[in-house]
Amino acid sequence: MSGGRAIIVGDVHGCSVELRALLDRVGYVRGTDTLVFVGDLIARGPDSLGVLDIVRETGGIVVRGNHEDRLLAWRRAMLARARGEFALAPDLGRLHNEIAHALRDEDWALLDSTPVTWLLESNKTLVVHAGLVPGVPLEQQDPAMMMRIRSVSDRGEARDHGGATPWGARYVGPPHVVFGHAASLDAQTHPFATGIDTGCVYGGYLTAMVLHEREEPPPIAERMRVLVSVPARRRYFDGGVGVGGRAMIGEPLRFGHGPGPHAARRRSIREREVVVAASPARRSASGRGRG
Ligand SMILES: [Mn+2]
Repeated sequence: MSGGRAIIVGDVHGCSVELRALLDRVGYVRGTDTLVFVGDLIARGPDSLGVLDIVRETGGIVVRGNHEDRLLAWRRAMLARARGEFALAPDLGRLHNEIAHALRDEDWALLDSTPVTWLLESNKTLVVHAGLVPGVPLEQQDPAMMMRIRSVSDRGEARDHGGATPWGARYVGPPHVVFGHAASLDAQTHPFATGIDTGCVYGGYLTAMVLHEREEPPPIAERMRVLVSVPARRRYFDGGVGVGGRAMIGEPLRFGHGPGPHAARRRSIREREVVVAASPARRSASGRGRG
């Protein structure tokens, strides 16, 4: 890995076309660069299996997301039942049920191998799907919460829904934490944390943080320098809109709008790429899920 960069990719959610475009944009080189995914590779988008194929093809490291975790819990229960044991299985719902039955043995092996965190030592950066509870040592963090936290209450209690205070705003590091899970059109930037789920599957962007060897994420004012985004070809899933702040931190995601530090970059991306206009935001009966 000597001389290579660290490339950390936000929530892909089955958006294989955008993932290929992003890897092309950053010029990922297998064997030189280190590629890490923040998890939630699958579900909601059009091509979960294609995304898993790309992950294998690229040799990327995957940190476990709540969607992977839910499927793995179901799988464990099914295997236990097959052995004649009693086991409670999570209710997968239609979307996850389809995926669970489509996954191949190599997909399950990949999901099963995912760690909850990944430390990029050279960059002094920790990758985790959702985040950390501020003030709690890493070894005492609850893995389930590390895949689900969005905010903290005034008393510092972890919340798995959007609240007044994103957990990253209270986190003082070190290390710097790069995370996904809480979609917003612009990256979430905090002094010691960067959220890079820019809502690709909801018609936003797929974002990567790209760090050179031994480079640490720069201060907030320069953070955008290390972020690279490609636009979604379209809105694939409506869950990011109108879910009462459960899936989102900050403003509801409205494709192609919204001020913020990403705005200038977005315009330049749009000038270079053909973007198919997103379908109008609609409320979706199935759009009540989280993350
Ligand atoms: Mn998630």
